[in-house]
Amino acid sequence: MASPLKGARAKPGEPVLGGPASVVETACPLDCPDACSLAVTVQHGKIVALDGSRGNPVTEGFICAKVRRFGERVYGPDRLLYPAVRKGRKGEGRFTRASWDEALALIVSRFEQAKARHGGASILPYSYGGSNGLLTQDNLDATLWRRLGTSRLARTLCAAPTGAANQALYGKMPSVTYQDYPEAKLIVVWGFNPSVSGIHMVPYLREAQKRGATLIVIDPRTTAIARAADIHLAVKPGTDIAVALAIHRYLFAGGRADEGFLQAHTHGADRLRERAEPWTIERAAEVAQVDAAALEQVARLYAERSPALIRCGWGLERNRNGGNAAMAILALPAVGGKFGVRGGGFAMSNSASWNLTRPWIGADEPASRVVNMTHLGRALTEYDDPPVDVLFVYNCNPAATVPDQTRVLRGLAREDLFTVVFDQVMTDTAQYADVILPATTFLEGYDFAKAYGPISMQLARPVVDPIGEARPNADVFGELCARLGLRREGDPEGELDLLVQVLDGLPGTIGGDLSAGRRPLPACGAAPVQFVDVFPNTPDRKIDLFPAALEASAPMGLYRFQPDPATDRYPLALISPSSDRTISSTLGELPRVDVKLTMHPDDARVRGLEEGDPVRIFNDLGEVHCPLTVAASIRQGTVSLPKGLWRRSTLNNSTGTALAPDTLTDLGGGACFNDARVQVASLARA
Ligand SMILES: Nc1nc2c(c(=O)[nH]1)N[C@H]1C(S)=C(S)[C@@H](COP(=O)(O)OP(=O)(O)OC[C@H]3O[C@@H](n4cnc5c(=O)[nH]c(N)nc54)[C@H](O)[C@@H]3O)O[C@H]1N2
Ligand SMILES: Nc1nc2c(c(=O)[nH]1)N[C@H]1C(S)=C(S)[C@@H](COP(=O)(O)OP(=O)(O)OC[C@H]3O[C@@H](n4cnc5c(=O)[nH]c(N)nc54)[C@H](O)[C@@H]3O)O[C@H]1N2
Ligand SMILES: [Mo]
Repeated sequence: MASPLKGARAKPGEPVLGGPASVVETACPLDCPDACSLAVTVQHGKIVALDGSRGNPVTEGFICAKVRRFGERVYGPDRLLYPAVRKGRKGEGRFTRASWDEALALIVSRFEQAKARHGGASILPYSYGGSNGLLTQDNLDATLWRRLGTSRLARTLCAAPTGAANQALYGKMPSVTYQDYPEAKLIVVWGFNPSVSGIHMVPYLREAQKRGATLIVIDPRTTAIARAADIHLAVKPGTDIAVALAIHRYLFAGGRADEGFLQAHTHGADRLRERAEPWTIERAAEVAQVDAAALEQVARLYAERSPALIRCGWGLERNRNGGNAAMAILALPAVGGKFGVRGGGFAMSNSASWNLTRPWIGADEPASRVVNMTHLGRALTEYDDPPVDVLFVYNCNPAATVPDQTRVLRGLAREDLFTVVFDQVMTDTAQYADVILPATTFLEGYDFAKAYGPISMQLARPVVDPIGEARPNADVFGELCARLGLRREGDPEGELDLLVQVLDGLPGTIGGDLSAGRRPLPACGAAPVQFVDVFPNTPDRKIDLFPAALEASAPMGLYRFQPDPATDRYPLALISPSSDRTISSTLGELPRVDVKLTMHPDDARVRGLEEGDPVRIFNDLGEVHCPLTVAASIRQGTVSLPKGLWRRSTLNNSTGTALAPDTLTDLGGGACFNDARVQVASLARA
């Protein structure tokens, strides 16, 4: 079907096809820190334009180019319109239309069979970031899986190492929000790419610079924000721990540590100081391959300036040292004495600001097996106690987004595996399904859009009717509960009922405010000052700089550096950051132009490669074929492919995740996408 949005240049409220148009206010719940308020123009029951609204003052009426095109997904040729069951071989992508009743009956019978044969743990529910709202995950789905006693999923694809560090140090204390950035005199944007991953931060950074703030960016690539920075440290991927420990050492050894603050508000500073001791500026600069004088200047500026803010991103966590890097970075404001002033401290995910307890789940977690989602390939091909007999995928596209793609696909291709994929579009994962269920998008149902950069919560409401036979998650999981005899008195009946229960179950007056159309805030407020308005959510409200549990669980202990996994055969570090085309793999079905491997001119020259050459990127795990672009915006020794590619985006149906090992980060059991080490060669000469 041709997209009604293509070529449409309408501003919201401006009819494009003739006839009356109405504008519906809603909000974007996709996995992005910003959570924009939206104005969607609807005409003849169809979305004709999508733009920002002023409902959310932080997102200021402008939105990203991706969500502006979301209508192309809603009405696009990849949209799933009705349930279907497999008719070809596994992965062939041939399906026959089924009714909801047939599809759900089949799923229920396979759940019951698996449970009788190998127990509930042989069923693996698999979900992640596709839908970040309160109504689309962790409600009736959780109720169903808990009561059924399925395997539990450790959600580790993203934010597991930074989350573990933040939890251990600060109990996930809320952090500095965009509004307060202009108060800072020094801002370090560390492993974060706001021009793509959270665009509404950029004007606040500009305002801070206008008011005289110094901007430091730490990133292997010269991103747009790195170009605007006063100092850019183009570190080698995976070496942030060394850089951060060198700054700690500079503070401690130079008498610049805030001993009074450390005494009053922290534990374990001496142990941290010990571990930082070997990291002279020179040694860290050598390991990170940056200029020692520039690193020293960063340490000096951090010691001298206040308010000083560190924005810790996710780019630095996706490697073997990611957890300890996040620990060392997040510990800096404690040692430097940077808390207690507006604009000072750290900024990271604010997703824990609302103190949600999710009473609406209505079931306790069973003590069943935990499967780390990063190990999906292994789970499907190796686990036997019990094996995974049934896989139920929703809010996630693991064939495209999980490490070791080759093994994941081999697992999904198992003829004896029963796979359900519940999604909006025919994803790479859905191609491998036994049963496909069509899901609504956030423009066809309710949800709660919870920002995690700024602190805000908004209600997303239906803009158009569900497309085809698509149904919201709550309806489907509620019906599965009922069909399996797992419904309990008082359970919500479908989406609207769940909406009411969630509004009732939100802490304080948040639910009431939302239903009255007000903008609620959590107890910590919209822009809390750390150590004035908010304190660590640790038992004694102190910062634990050397948590014993993490020291015991990290492979080499806390604040230790694990060397680069490069070999002579695979010398290049492949990173796969966010692009401005997709949110993870969401919207990856739309045609795109940026699917190229970016390589530094020196690395291209020694390989005899030139701009536009088709190349093979390979290691022992897999191989990806795509065109090359040569640019000095990436550091030498590092290459980059966008994250979120669909298999069809490359020349050989294989994406960056095929080259990523399924090894786990030092803390938090997270995915090490950026530990992929590869070689690159011309495809023509292969
Ligand atoms: N447009 C868009 N926005 C998104 C997303 C998206 O896919 N597209 N995804 C959303 C999600 S799920 C997330 S988690 C966030 C991610 O948001 P970000 O924190 O921006 O995460 P990345 O894009 O992975 O990496 C950020 C930067 O880190 C750099 N980097 C890579 N390795 C290292 C390293 O070892 N050290 C340092 N210092 N830097 C490194 C990369 O070059 C990149 O510029 O964005 C969210 N917003
Ligand atoms: N190579 C590489 N890969 C990466 C990363 C990387 O750095 N490098 N980073 C990773 C990161 S940061 C993340 S967060 C993960 C994300 O990986 P995923 O969790 O797989 O997220 P998406 O790719 O966005 O896929 C989400 C799917 O959920 C579907 N969906 C959305 N809303 C709903 C709903 O309401 N109901 C149902 N049933 N389905 C819905 C969407 O259509 C989409 O297909 O990817 C990771 N993948
Ligand atoms: Mo993510």
